[in-house]
Amino acid sequence: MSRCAGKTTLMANLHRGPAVSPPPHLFQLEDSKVRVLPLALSAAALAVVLVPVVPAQAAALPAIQLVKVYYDSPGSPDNGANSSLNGEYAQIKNTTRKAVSLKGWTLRDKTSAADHVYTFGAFTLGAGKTVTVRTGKGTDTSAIRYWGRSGGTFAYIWNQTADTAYVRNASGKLIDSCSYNSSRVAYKSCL
Ligand SMILES: [Ca+2]
Ligand SMILES: [Ca+2]
Repeated sequence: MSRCAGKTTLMANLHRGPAVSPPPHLFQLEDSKVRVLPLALSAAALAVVLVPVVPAQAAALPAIQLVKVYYDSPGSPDNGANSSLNGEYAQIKNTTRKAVSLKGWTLRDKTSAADHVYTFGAFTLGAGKTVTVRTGKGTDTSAIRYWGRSGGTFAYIWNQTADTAYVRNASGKLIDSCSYNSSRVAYKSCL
C-alpha cells in the first residue's frame, strides 16, 4: 500500500506538474535577467579599466595647450614700440587630429585687468597646428593673431620675471595654464 500510495503521489505530482510551473512570461523574465547580467558586468568591467586612464591622459595633455610664452621681448630696454610689443607672445597648439574652433576662447595673464584678456574671433586651429598670439597690432593670419595692444611700455602683457598664461574655452572653462618665475631666459616652454 505504501508503494502504491507513493506511486499515487508521484502520479499526482506529475499530473500537477504543468500547473505549478511558472507561466511563460516568468521564464522570459528570468531569461532576460540572465542575458542582461553579463552585459552589465561587462560595462562595469570596462568602466573600471577606462576611468583611471582617460582623466590621466587628459590632465597630462590638454587637446589645446599652451606651448610657449615669450615674455621678454628681444632688445633692452623694452620700449613699448609696436615691434617690441609683438616681440612678446604666447603660443597655443592643437594637439588633436581634428581642427578646433577657438571662437570665443580666451587667453589672459595673471592680472585681473579686464583689458588683459584676448578673445579669439572666428578662428579655427588646424589639426596639430600652433597659433601665435602677439601682443601688439598687426594683420591676423592663420598662424598669427594680434592682441592689438598699444600705449608704450604699459601695453605689455607678459611680465618679465613671473606671470601665468591661462587659456579658457568659450564656456569659460580653464583648458590650460602656464606659469613661470624666472628672468634667466626670455621665454617659458610650457611643455
Ligand atoms: Ca627685452
Ligand atoms: Ca602680466
